[in-house]
Amino acid sequence: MADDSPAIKSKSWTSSNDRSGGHSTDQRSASSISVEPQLLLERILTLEIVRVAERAAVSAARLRGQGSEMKAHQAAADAMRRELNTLPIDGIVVTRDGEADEASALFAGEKVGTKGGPTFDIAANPLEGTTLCARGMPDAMATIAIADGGTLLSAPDAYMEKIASGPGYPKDVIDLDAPPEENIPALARAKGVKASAITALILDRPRHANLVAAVRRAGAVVRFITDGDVAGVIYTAEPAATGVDVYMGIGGAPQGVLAAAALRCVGGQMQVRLVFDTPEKRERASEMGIADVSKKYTIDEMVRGDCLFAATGVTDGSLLRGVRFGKRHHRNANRGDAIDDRHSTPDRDPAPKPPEVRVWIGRE
Ligand code: VTB
Repeated sequence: MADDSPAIKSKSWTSSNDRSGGHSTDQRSASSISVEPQLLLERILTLEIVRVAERAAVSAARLRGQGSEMKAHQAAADAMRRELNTLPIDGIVVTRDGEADEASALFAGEKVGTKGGPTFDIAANPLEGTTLCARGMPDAMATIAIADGGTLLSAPDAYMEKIASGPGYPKDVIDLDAPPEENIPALARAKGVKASAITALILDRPRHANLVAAVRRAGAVVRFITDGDVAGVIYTAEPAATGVDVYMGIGGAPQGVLAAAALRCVGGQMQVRLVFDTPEKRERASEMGIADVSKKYTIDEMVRGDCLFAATGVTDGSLLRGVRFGKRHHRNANRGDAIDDRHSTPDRDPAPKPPEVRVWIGRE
Protein backbone atom coordinates (compact mmCIF):
# COMPACT_ATOMS: atom_id res chain seq x y z
CA MET A 1 0.00 0.00 0.00
CA ALA A 2 1.36 3.38 -0.89
CA ASP A 3 2.52 5.19 2.26
CA ASP A 4 1.49 8.52 0.91
CA SER A 5 -2.20 7.65 0.55
CA PRO A 6 -3.83 10.76 1.99
CA ALA A 7 -7.18 9.07 2.52
CA ILE A 8 -5.61 6.58 4.85
CA LYS A 9 -2.93 8.67 6.56
CA SER A 10 -5.39 11.19 7.76
CA LYS A 11 -7.67 8.69 9.50
CA SER A 12 -7.35 6.22 12.33
CA TRP A 13 -9.17 2.98 11.79
CA THR A 14 -12.19 2.07 13.85
CA SER A 15 -13.49 -1.43 13.61
CA SER A 16 -16.98 -2.05 14.88
CA ASN A 17 -16.90 -5.10 17.11
CA ASP A 18 -20.40 -6.30 16.48
CA ARG A 19 -19.77 -9.00 13.93
CA SER A 20 -18.91 -12.10 15.84
CA GLY A 21 -21.96 -13.97 14.70
CA GLY A 22 -23.98 -12.87 17.70
CA HIS A 23 -21.31 -13.68 20.29
CA SER A 24 -20.42 -10.09 21.04
CA THR A 25 -21.35 -9.01 24.57
CA ASP A 26 -22.40 -5.51 23.53
CA GLN A 27 -23.20 -5.31 19.87
CA ARG A 28 -23.49 -1.55 19.90
CA SER A 29 -20.10 -0.86 21.46
CA ALA A 30 -17.37 -0.16 18.96
CA SER A 31 -13.73 -0.87 19.71
CA SER A 32 -11.20 1.48 18.23
CA ILE A 33 -8.16 -0.17 16.74
CA SER A 34 -5.26 1.92 15.52
CA VAL A 35 -3.04 0.36 12.93
CA GLU A 36 -0.30 1.65 10.69
CA PRO A 37 -1.83 2.85 7.40
CA GLN A 38 0.14 0.32 5.38
CA LEU A 39 -1.29 -2.51 7.48
CA LEU A 40 -4.95 -1.56 7.17
CA LEU A 41 -5.73 -3.91 4.34
CA GLU A 42 -3.88 -6.82 5.80
CA ARG A 43 -4.70 -6.57 9.51
CA ILE A 44 -8.24 -5.32 9.48
CA LEU A 45 -9.89 -5.88 6.15
CA THR A 46 -8.65 -9.47 5.93
CA LEU A 47 -11.09 -10.41 8.65
CA GLU A 48 -13.77 -8.13 7.30
CA ILE A 49 -13.79 -9.52 3.80
CA VAL A 50 -13.85 -13.07 5.07
CA ARG A 51 -17.08 -12.20 6.82
CA VAL A 52 -18.47 -10.44 3.75
CA ALA A 53 -17.72 -13.45 1.53
CA GLU A 54 -19.03 -15.89 4.12
CA ARG A 55 -22.37 -14.14 4.48
CA ALA A 56 -22.88 -14.19 0.72
CA ALA A 57 -21.88 -17.86 0.56
CA VAL A 58 -24.20 -18.91 3.38
CA SER A 59 -27.14 -17.08 1.81
CA ALA A 60 -26.50 -18.67 -1.58
CA ALA A 61 -25.96 -22.08 -0.03
CA ARG A 62 -29.50 -22.11 1.32
CA LEU A 63 -30.62 -22.17 -2.32
CA ARG A 64 -28.15 -24.78 -3.58
CA GLY A 65 -29.64 -27.22 -6.03
CA GLN A 66 -33.01 -25.46 -6.09
CA GLY A 67 -32.79 -24.69 -9.80
CA SER A 68 -33.11 -20.92 -9.55
CA GLU A 69 -30.00 -19.04 -10.58
CA MET A 70 -31.70 -15.72 -10.05
CA LYS A 71 -32.89 -16.41 -6.51
CA ALA A 72 -29.51 -17.76 -5.46
CA HIS A 73 -27.71 -14.82 -6.99
CA GLN A 74 -30.09 -12.33 -5.44
CA ALA A 75 -29.69 -13.86 -1.99
CA ALA A 76 -25.90 -13.73 -2.28
CA ALA A 77 -25.87 -10.17 -3.64
CA ASP A 78 -28.23 -8.89 -0.95
CA ALA A 79 -26.14 -10.47 1.79
CA MET A 80 -22.89 -9.15 0.38
CA ARG A 81 -24.25 -5.63 -0.03
CA ARG A 82 -25.60 -5.68 3.53
CA GLU A 83 -22.23 -6.72 4.92
CA LEU A 84 -20.23 -4.34 2.73
CA ASN A 85 -22.35 -1.50 4.02
CA THR A 86 -21.25 -2.20 7.60
CA LEU A 87 -17.56 -1.72 6.76
CA PRO A 88 -16.17 1.64 7.92
CA ILE A 89 -14.78 2.41 4.50
CA ASP A 90 -15.52 4.62 1.56
CA GLY A 91 -15.86 1.77 -0.91
CA ILE A 92 -16.63 1.89 -4.58
CA VAL A 93 -17.61 -1.18 -6.55
CA VAL A 94 -15.65 -1.38 -9.82
CA THR A 95 -17.33 -4.38 -11.43
CA ARG A 96 -20.86 -5.27 -12.39
CA ASP A 97 -22.04 -8.62 -11.14
CA GLY A 98 -24.97 -10.39 -12.74
CA GLU A 99 -27.18 -9.43 -15.61
CA ALA A 100 -27.99 -5.79 -16.33
CA ASP A 101 -31.70 -6.38 -15.58
CA GLU A 102 -31.07 -7.86 -12.14
CA ALA A 103 -32.12 -5.28 -9.60
CA SER A 104 -30.08 -6.79 -6.79
CA ALA A 105 -26.74 -7.01 -8.62
CA LEU A 106 -23.86 -4.95 -7.27
CA PHE A 107 -23.05 -2.43 -9.96
CA ALA A 108 -19.95 -0.59 -11.09
CA GLY A 109 -19.89 2.80 -9.42
CA GLU A 110 -22.01 1.72 -6.46
CA LYS A 111 -20.80 3.21 -3.18
CA VAL A 112 -20.57 0.82 -0.25
CA GLY A 113 -19.43 1.05 3.34
CA THR A 114 -20.37 3.49 6.06
CA LYS A 115 -18.44 6.16 4.09
CA GLY A 116 -16.06 8.55 5.72
CA GLY A 117 -13.33 5.90 6.02
CA PRO A 118 -10.39 5.17 3.76
CA THR A 119 -11.15 4.81 0.06
CA PHE A 120 -11.10 1.32 -1.39
CA ASP A 121 -11.97 -0.30 -4.71
CA ILE A 122 -14.10 -3.42 -4.55
CA ALA A 123 -14.53 -6.12 -7.15
CA ALA A 124 -17.21 -8.57 -6.17
CA ASN A 125 -19.02 -11.57 -7.43
CA PRO A 126 -21.30 -12.65 -4.57
CA LEU A 127 -22.10 -15.88 -6.39
CA GLU A 128 -19.53 -16.92 -8.94
CA GLY A 129 -21.08 -19.84 -10.77
CA THR A 130 -24.81 -19.17 -10.36
CA THR A 131 -25.57 -22.16 -12.56
CA LEU A 132 -23.26 -24.36 -10.50
CA CYS A 133 -25.09 -23.33 -7.34
CA ALA A 134 -28.58 -23.69 -8.83
CA ARG A 135 -27.68 -27.14 -10.11
CA GLY A 136 -25.77 -28.20 -6.98
CA MET A 137 -22.55 -28.64 -8.94
CA PRO A 138 -18.98 -28.18 -7.61
CA ASP A 139 -17.07 -24.92 -7.36
CA ALA A 140 -19.79 -22.30 -6.82
CA MET A 141 -18.24 -19.66 -4.56
CA ALA A 142 -18.61 -16.15 -3.20
CA THR A 143 -15.69 -13.94 -4.20
CA ILE A 144 -14.51 -10.45 -3.37
CA ALA A 145 -11.36 -8.38 -3.82
CA ILE A 146 -10.50 -5.13 -2.04
CA ALA A 147 -7.69 -2.77 -3.01
CA ASP A 148 -6.68 0.84 -2.48
CA GLY A 149 -8.98 3.34 -4.18
CA GLY A 150 -8.28 3.75 -7.88
CA THR A 151 -6.08 0.68 -8.23
CA LEU A 152 -8.43 -1.97 -9.64
CA LEU A 153 -9.47 -2.12 -13.28
CA SER A 154 -13.07 -1.03 -13.59
CA ALA A 155 -14.71 -3.71 -15.69
CA PRO A 156 -18.02 -3.33 -17.47
CA ASP A 157 -20.54 -6.12 -17.86
CA ALA A 158 -18.77 -7.49 -20.91
CA TYR A 159 -16.69 -10.44 -21.98
CA MET A 160 -12.95 -10.55 -21.54
CA GLU A 161 -10.29 -12.54 -23.38
CA LYS A 162 -7.96 -14.07 -20.82
CA ILE A 163 -4.74 -16.01 -20.55
CA ALA A 164 -3.21 -16.86 -17.19
CA SER A 165 -0.49 -19.01 -15.71
CA GLY A 166 0.91 -19.53 -12.24
CA PRO A 167 4.02 -18.22 -10.51
CA GLY A 168 7.62 -19.20 -11.18
CA TYR A 169 7.80 -18.58 -14.93
CA PRO A 170 9.81 -15.89 -16.72
CA LYS A 171 7.81 -12.70 -17.24
CA ASP A 172 5.60 -12.76 -20.35
CA VAL A 173 6.14 -16.46 -20.96
CA ILE A 174 2.60 -16.48 -22.29
CA ASP A 175 1.11 -13.77 -24.48
CA LEU A 176 -2.57 -13.11 -25.11
CA ASP A 177 -1.83 -12.27 -28.74
CA ALA A 178 0.28 -15.32 -29.47
CA PRO A 179 -1.46 -18.44 -30.79
CA PRO A 180 -1.57 -21.59 -28.64
CA GLU A 181 0.99 -23.07 -31.03
CA GLU A 182 3.47 -20.57 -29.52
CA ASN A 183 2.20 -20.29 -25.95
CA ILE A 184 2.06 -24.01 -25.24
CA PRO A 185 5.67 -24.77 -26.31
CA ALA A 186 6.89 -21.64 -24.49
CA LEU A 187 5.22 -22.74 -21.28
CA ALA A 188 6.46 -26.32 -21.71
CA ARG A 189 10.03 -25.09 -22.21
CA ALA A 190 9.79 -22.85 -19.14
CA LYS A 191 8.42 -25.73 -17.09
CA GLY A 192 11.00 -28.15 -18.48
CA VAL A 193 8.42 -30.62 -19.79
CA LYS A 194 6.99 -31.74 -23.12
CA ALA A 195 3.93 -29.98 -24.53
CA SER A 196 1.93 -33.12 -23.79
CA ALA A 197 2.51 -32.51 -20.06
CA ILE A 198 0.81 -29.11 -20.25
CA THR A 199 -2.88 -28.84 -19.38
CA ALA A 200 -4.97 -25.88 -20.53
CA LEU A 201 -8.24 -25.12 -18.77
CA ILE A 202 -10.98 -23.68 -20.99
CA LEU A 203 -14.66 -22.77 -20.48
CA ASP A 204 -16.76 -25.23 -22.42
CA ARG A 205 -18.40 -22.90 -24.92
CA PRO A 206 -18.92 -23.13 -28.70
CA ARG A 207 -16.96 -19.86 -29.08
CA HIS A 208 -13.83 -21.74 -27.99
CA ALA A 209 -13.91 -24.39 -30.71
CA ASN A 210 -10.95 -22.93 -32.61
CA LEU A 211 -8.97 -22.31 -29.44
CA VAL A 212 -9.52 -25.88 -28.27
CA ALA A 213 -8.43 -27.27 -31.64
CA ALA A 214 -5.30 -25.10 -31.62
CA VAL A 215 -4.34 -26.13 -28.08
CA ARG A 216 -4.70 -29.77 -29.03
CA ARG A 217 -2.69 -29.21 -32.20
CA ALA A 218 0.03 -27.74 -30.01
CA GLY A 219 0.15 -31.05 -28.18
CA ALA A 220 -1.36 -29.98 -24.84
CA VAL A 221 -4.23 -31.51 -22.89
CA VAL A 222 -7.53 -29.60 -22.77
CA ARG A 223 -9.62 -29.68 -19.62
CA PHE A 224 -13.06 -28.09 -19.66
CA ILE A 225 -15.06 -26.30 -17.00
CA THR A 226 -18.75 -25.60 -17.48
CA ASP A 227 -18.71 -22.32 -15.48
CA GLY A 228 -16.69 -20.50 -12.88
CA ASP A 229 -13.58 -19.14 -14.51
CA VAL A 230 -12.44 -17.25 -11.40
CA ALA A 231 -11.62 -20.67 -9.99
CA GLY A 232 -10.34 -21.67 -13.41
CA VAL A 233 -7.68 -18.96 -13.34
CA ILE A 234 -6.83 -19.63 -9.69
CA TYR A 235 -6.16 -23.29 -10.52
CA THR A 236 -3.08 -22.18 -12.46
CA ALA A 237 -1.54 -20.89 -9.22
CA GLU A 238 -1.07 -24.41 -7.89
CA PRO A 239 -0.39 -26.61 -10.94
CA ALA A 240 1.11 -29.41 -8.87
CA ALA A 241 -2.15 -29.75 -6.95
CA THR A 242 -4.67 -28.92 -9.66
CA GLY A 243 -2.91 -30.21 -12.77
CA VAL A 244 -3.74 -26.96 -14.58
CA ASP A 245 -0.89 -24.99 -16.16
CA VAL A 246 -2.68 -22.36 -18.16
CA TYR A 247 -6.14 -20.82 -18.41
CA MET A 248 -7.28 -19.60 -21.83
CA GLY A 249 -10.40 -18.19 -23.39
CA ILE A 250 -13.22 -15.70 -23.11
CA GLY A 251 -15.21 -15.30 -19.89
CA GLY A 252 -16.82 -12.53 -17.90
CA ALA A 253 -14.89 -9.28 -17.38
CA PRO A 254 -15.81 -8.93 -13.68
CA GLN A 255 -14.58 -12.48 -13.13
CA GLY A 256 -11.35 -11.48 -14.87
CA VAL A 257 -10.68 -8.67 -12.41
CA LEU A 258 -11.38 -10.93 -9.44
CA ALA A 259 -9.15 -13.65 -10.79
CA ALA A 260 -6.38 -11.12 -11.47
CA ALA A 261 -6.55 -9.95 -7.85
CA ALA A 262 -6.22 -13.52 -6.61
CA LEU A 263 -3.43 -14.39 -9.00
CA ARG A 264 -1.50 -11.23 -8.30
CA CYS A 265 -1.31 -12.24 -4.65
CA VAL A 266 0.55 -15.42 -5.56
CA GLY A 267 2.67 -13.99 -8.35
CA GLY A 268 0.96 -15.51 -11.36
CA GLN A 269 0.79 -13.94 -14.82
CA MET A 270 -2.31 -12.81 -16.65
CA GLN A 271 -3.11 -10.78 -19.73
CA VAL A 272 -6.59 -9.76 -20.83
CA ARG A 273 -8.56 -7.70 -23.31
CA LEU A 274 -12.14 -6.49 -22.91
CA VAL A 275 -14.44 -7.66 -25.68
CA PHE A 276 -16.77 -4.96 -27.01
CA ASP A 277 -18.48 -6.80 -29.82
CA THR A 278 -21.63 -4.68 -30.22
CA PRO A 279 -22.20 -0.94 -30.72
CA GLU A 280 -24.05 -0.84 -27.36
CA LYS A 281 -21.08 -2.32 -25.54
CA ARG A 282 -18.69 0.08 -27.25
CA GLU A 283 -20.92 2.94 -26.16
CA ARG A 284 -20.91 1.66 -22.58
CA ALA A 285 -17.13 1.44 -22.75
CA SER A 286 -16.83 5.05 -23.80
CA GLU A 287 -19.28 6.06 -21.05
CA MET A 288 -16.97 4.35 -18.59
CA GLY A 289 -14.06 6.36 -19.95
CA ILE A 290 -12.35 3.45 -21.72
CA ALA A 291 -10.57 5.22 -24.56
CA ASP A 292 -8.77 2.29 -26.14
CA VAL A 293 -11.31 -0.52 -26.53
CA SER A 294 -8.71 -2.97 -27.78
CA LYS A 295 -6.12 -2.39 -25.05
CA LYS A 296 -4.31 -5.43 -23.73
CA TYR A 297 -4.02 -5.27 -19.93
CA THR A 298 -1.37 -7.06 -17.92
CA ILE A 299 -2.11 -8.24 -14.40
CA ASP A 300 -0.14 -5.27 -12.99
CA GLU A 301 -2.40 -2.88 -14.91
CA MET A 302 -5.52 -4.60 -13.62
CA VAL A 303 -4.43 -4.60 -9.98
CA ARG A 304 -2.07 -1.70 -9.42
CA GLY A 305 -1.31 -2.00 -5.71
CA ASP A 306 -1.83 -4.06 -2.58
CA CYS A 307 -4.98 -6.13 -2.57
CA LEU A 308 -6.93 -8.74 -0.70
CA PHE A 309 -8.90 -11.51 -2.31
CA ALA A 310 -11.30 -13.78 -0.45
CA ALA A 311 -13.32 -16.72 -1.69
CA THR A 312 -15.78 -18.85 0.26
CA GLY A 313 -17.12 -22.13 -1.06
CA VAL A 314 -20.85 -22.38 -1.66
CA THR A 315 -20.83 -25.90 -3.08
CA ASP A 316 -18.00 -28.36 -2.49
CA GLY A 317 -15.19 -28.06 -4.98
CA SER A 318 -11.52 -28.88 -5.34
CA LEU A 319 -10.49 -25.34 -4.41
CA LEU A 320 -12.95 -24.75 -1.60
CA ARG A 321 -15.32 -26.71 0.56
CA GLY A 322 -18.94 -25.65 0.46
CA VAL A 323 -20.97 -24.26 3.35
CA ARG A 324 -21.93 -26.82 5.99
CA PHE A 325 -25.00 -26.00 7.99
CA GLY A 326 -25.19 -26.91 11.64
CA LYS A 327 -21.49 -27.32 12.30
CA ARG A 328 -19.16 -25.21 14.32
CA HIS A 329 -16.31 -23.39 12.57
CA HIS A 330 -12.70 -23.75 13.51
CA ARG A 331 -10.78 -20.61 12.65
CA ASN A 332 -7.37 -20.33 11.09
CA ALA A 333 -6.68 -24.02 10.98
CA ASN A 334 -4.28 -23.60 8.15
CA ARG A 335 -2.63 -20.22 8.41
CA GLY A 336 0.17 -19.59 5.97
CA ASP A 337 2.16 -16.61 4.86
CA ALA A 338 -0.16 -15.56 2.13
CA ILE A 339 -3.17 -17.71 2.73
CA ASP A 340 -5.51 -17.79 5.70
CA ASP A 341 -7.91 -20.70 5.58
CA ARG A 342 -10.86 -21.91 7.64
CA HIS A 343 -11.86 -25.50 8.06
CA SER A 344 -14.95 -26.88 9.63
CA THR A 345 -14.46 -29.42 12.41
CA PRO A 346 -11.14 -30.74 11.02
CA ASP A 347 -10.66 -33.23 13.84
CA ARG A 348 -13.81 -35.07 12.83
CA ASP A 349 -12.86 -35.22 9.16
CA PRO A 350 -10.48 -38.13 8.58
CA ALA A 351 -9.52 -37.24 4.98
CA PRO A 352 -7.97 -33.83 4.20
CA LYS A 353 -10.57 -31.51 2.68
CA PRO A 354 -10.19 -28.20 0.92
CA PRO A 355 -10.72 -25.14 3.13
CA GLU A 356 -14.00 -23.26 3.24
CA VAL A 357 -12.41 -19.84 2.90
CA ARG A 358 -9.24 -18.62 1.29
CA VAL A 359 -7.84 -15.16 1.73
CA TRP A 360 -4.91 -14.10 -0.37
CA ILE A 361 -2.92 -11.00 0.40
CA GLY A 362 -0.94 -9.21 -2.29
CA ARG A 363 1.63 -6.58 -1.34
CA GLU A 364 3.56 -4.26 -3.58
C1 VTB B 1 -17.69 -17.07 -16.92
C2 VTB B 1 -17.87 -17.82 -15.62
C3 VTB B 1 -19.16 -17.55 -14.95
O1 VTB B 1 -20.07 -16.82 -17.01
O2 VTB B 1 -17.22 -15.78 -16.71
C4 VTB B 1 -18.95 -17.14 -17.78
O3 VTB B 1 -16.84 -17.52 -14.72
C5 VTB B 1 -18.92 -16.33 -19.03
O4 VTB B 1 -20.21 -16.12 -19.59
O5 VTB B 1 -19.29 -18.42 -13.85
P1 VTB B 1 -21.03 -17.17 -20.52
O6 VTB B 1 -21.71 -18.13 -19.58
O7 VTB B 1 -21.99 -16.31 -21.27
O8 VTB B 1 -20.06 -17.87 -21.39
C6 VTB B 1 -20.29 -17.69 -15.93
O9 VTB B 1 -20.33 -19.01 -16.38
C7 VTB B 1 -21.63 -17.34 -15.27
O10 VTB B 1 -21.62 -16.05 -14.79
